Amino acid sequence: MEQELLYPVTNKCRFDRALDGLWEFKFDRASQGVARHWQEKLPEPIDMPVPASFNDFFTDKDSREFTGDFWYAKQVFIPSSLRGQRIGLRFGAATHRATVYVNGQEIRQHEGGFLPFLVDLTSVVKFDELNYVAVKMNNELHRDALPAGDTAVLKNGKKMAKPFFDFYNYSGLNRSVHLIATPQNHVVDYTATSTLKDDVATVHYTVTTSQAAASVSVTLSDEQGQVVATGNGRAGDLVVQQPLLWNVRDAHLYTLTIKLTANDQLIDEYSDQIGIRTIIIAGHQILVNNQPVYLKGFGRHEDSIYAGRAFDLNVEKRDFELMKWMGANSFRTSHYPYDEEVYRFADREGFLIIDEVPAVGFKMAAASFLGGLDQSFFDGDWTTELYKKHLDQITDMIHRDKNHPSVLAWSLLNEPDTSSQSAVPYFEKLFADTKALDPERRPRTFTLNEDDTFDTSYCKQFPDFYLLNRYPGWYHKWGYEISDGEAGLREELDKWAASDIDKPVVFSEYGADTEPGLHKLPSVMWSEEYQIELLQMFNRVFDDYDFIRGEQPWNLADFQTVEGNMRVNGNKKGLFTRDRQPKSAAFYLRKRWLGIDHNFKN
Ligand code: BDP
Repeated sequence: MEQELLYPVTNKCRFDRALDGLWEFKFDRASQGVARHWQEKLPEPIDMPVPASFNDFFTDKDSREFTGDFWYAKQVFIPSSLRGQRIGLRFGAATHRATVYVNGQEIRQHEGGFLPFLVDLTSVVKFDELNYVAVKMNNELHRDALPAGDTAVLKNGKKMAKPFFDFYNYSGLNRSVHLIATPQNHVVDYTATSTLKDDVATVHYTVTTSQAAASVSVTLSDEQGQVVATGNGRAGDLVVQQPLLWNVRDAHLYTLTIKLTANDQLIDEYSDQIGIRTIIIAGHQILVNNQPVYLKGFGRHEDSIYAGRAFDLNVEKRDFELMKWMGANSFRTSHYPYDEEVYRFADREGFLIIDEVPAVGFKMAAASFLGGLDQSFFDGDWTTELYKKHLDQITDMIHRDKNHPSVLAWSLLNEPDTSSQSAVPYFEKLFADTKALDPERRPRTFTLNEDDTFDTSYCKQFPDFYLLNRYPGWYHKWGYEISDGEAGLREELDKWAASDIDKPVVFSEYGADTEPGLHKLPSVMWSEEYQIELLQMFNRVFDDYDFIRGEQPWNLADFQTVEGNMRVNGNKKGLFTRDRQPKSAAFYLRKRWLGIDHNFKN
């Protein structure tokens, strides 16, 4: 669990500099780097951009597919003006494991490729000099790690990642590394949650600090910079008369400024933007500010050409423009927490996020689809170790993202195997242990795979609302049989409707692989026409069931996958191509979504 995950800022008390650019890079094929003192100097390194996944830069397959240990290093100048401060390196994401050395000394290790961690260098820094930062990384997949998979050793001795999921195992320093400095006595974290009554909002805040000896004061300002409420102490209530609420696709933000003082001296300051809004699940409705919302949006991936899973502000900007053009109001961070900039975009644009942890591949059918075993995933002896990492990453995700008004819900897993009784103890513990992590107690959920239906899932009691991933028309009952697919879907939904379960259902995945430019009348699978017909089929069904409260087709854009006989250079279920141009279905769906009044479907 990470203690400090505040987004880095520069102000009069704090320093922040992204170390983007070229780093040194080297594969450690024999895992001999440490024994050969690579932490002190990488021998004959090559250049590697950061942030980026290393894979797609290479022109040879051994490098692109490399699985094992590899190193990044950079000389970092640390000015003496930072002396006396707590100096840190904040890694946005290191996929999947990292050991960080500074000036030859090991400082810390971290596991989990999609969340930030802080490395405290204060004791080893050389001021006004170049400091050698070396990171030994590892991108192997294992059943007791997230995301789940195996690492095979081929007969030629080379390792190969065998994911229990389809997205490509893009690896490296996928997000920026920041050099940060904070006062020794500093703001460690804060929380802000809101309640609304009539025309008055109360923002309940808490602040934690690294040392007890300091006074805390907070101010809340509106978008014009006017202070609307102030508070004193490490916890309190800020009362806002006639607040401008954060609403779906109509975002209004307030700035919360926290000041730490001792003997009337300012010792630290931290500002962040928050939104005032409430989220409630009431029966089968999702309510934001007590108004029902119908989710229109996408499952997504952080994926683009050249840099793989790197966070790229340009791609993100384009994705938001595409989502707005479509009339969308939400997305799921399938299948891992995204870069923090994504949430900041969503806060400003009024998008709702279902925030997902990388608990994907918890299903042996996914492994057997790729040549693995056929057994229930939760029968495996790896689940004890896996659980610890799973809980750790949920804890960090909620810790990192809790103050974003855009975060609607937490998705604790994608498509786990819940059709066997052996899943139940794992889920009982997971839902109990994560209950109090979010100060706002937002809904928790997970996606139910095709095999985990109303009839077969043993874990229907756990989610606050349901996310269904369903693929009739593609993985079964495809092509001319799609009418049977529709009938099957309706049969299952009739069972949900007839049950005493009264919770919202959101379709979080459905779709058809579609080759852009392939036209066929009448349609065949893979044609642009078939993708439209499949979406039309699902939409017909959605409109007949009142408890369906959202649709997020798979996927916003085509993305890279493992190679295999199910994929033609990637997953092509995007409404947009990988270079973010529309397929015909995007125009169809846009029309439907723009016709759904604001946020709710009548
Ligand atoms: C679902 C997975 C998703 C895949 C999708 C597909 O959740 O990650 O990309 O299937 O096969 O099962 O397109």
